[in-house]
Amino acid sequence: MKFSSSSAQVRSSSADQFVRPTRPFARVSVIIPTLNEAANLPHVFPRLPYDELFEVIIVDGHSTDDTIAVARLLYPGIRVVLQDGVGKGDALACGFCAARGDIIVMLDADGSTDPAEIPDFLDRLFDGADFAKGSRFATGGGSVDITPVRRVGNCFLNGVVNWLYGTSYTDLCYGYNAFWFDVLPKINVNCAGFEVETLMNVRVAKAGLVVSEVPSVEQKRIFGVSKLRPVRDGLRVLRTILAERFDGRPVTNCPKPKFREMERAAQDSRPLSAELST
Ligand SMILES: Nc1nc2c(ncn2[C@@H]2O[C@H](COP(=O)(O)OP(=O)(O)OP(=O)(O)O)[C@@H](O)[C@H]2O)c(=O)[nH]1
Ligand SMILES: [Mg+2]
Repeated sequence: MKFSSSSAQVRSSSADQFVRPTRPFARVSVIIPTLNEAANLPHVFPRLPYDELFEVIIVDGHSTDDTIAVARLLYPGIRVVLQDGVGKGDALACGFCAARGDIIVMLDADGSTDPAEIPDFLDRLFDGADFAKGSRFATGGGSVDITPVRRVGNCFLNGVVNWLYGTSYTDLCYGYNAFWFDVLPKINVNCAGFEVETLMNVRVAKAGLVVSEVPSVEQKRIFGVSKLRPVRDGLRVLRTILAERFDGRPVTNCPKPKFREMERAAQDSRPLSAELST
């Protein structure tokens, strides 16, 4: 686990004055939205590359299982944020507000996105990208989870985005991305649901940011059920694509989401990897 060094500390609280640190000094925040994922977390946390990370934050959406307790057991140093609102988009917005890192990585808690791929995303950011965008359909990527209906829907919506925004994305609705802290004001997430990845991708395009697609292999959700409803959420995605393209409102000045952070459970913030090796 990486700790901040005051001499190497080049981050300013303002994104305007932010200077991107070099790799040894960059602080990486991992944001994981969780809703009843207790059974999946033991398959996710051991795969986090703790040596590269500054903090891990779960943003919980009122789970009724032991998600928070399990997360704390697996990694006592975890930060736990409770969203006031509902939806994955709202959860990510809360996590982005709470993050203190220079780089933010977002991934899912259900075992479908592999935390061991995080270094691939970081490589792209240190090679000059503003936004490292996971893709299941770039060469080297794949999915054993996506259903035929979702594949067709994603392909169609992806095509609409490429046509309307002049992008060459290969995957639109995938929850695995990483980006520099100073990108946050340009994406300014202010949506509730599963349209969040689309909103981010189109705002990144509108801001003219440098995007690098990272091939990623999506595994099956291990336990539990998906919260995504393809038709309802597909329509929300389409509405987002059109609204962002034809509504000239700036993305700044969006209200901040409401959340609160729980106290740390333990003084011991050693990473799981250290605990396993002692
Ligand atoms: N905090 C919070 N997390 C959520 C919410 N809805 C979904 N999530 C989390 O967001 C991630 C993605 O949700 P999934 O239900 O797996 O959606 P999906 O990956 O599109 O669907 P599957 O591929 O079928 O699993 C998971 O980690 C969920 O626990 C919510 O309302 N609040
Ligand atoms: Mg999933």
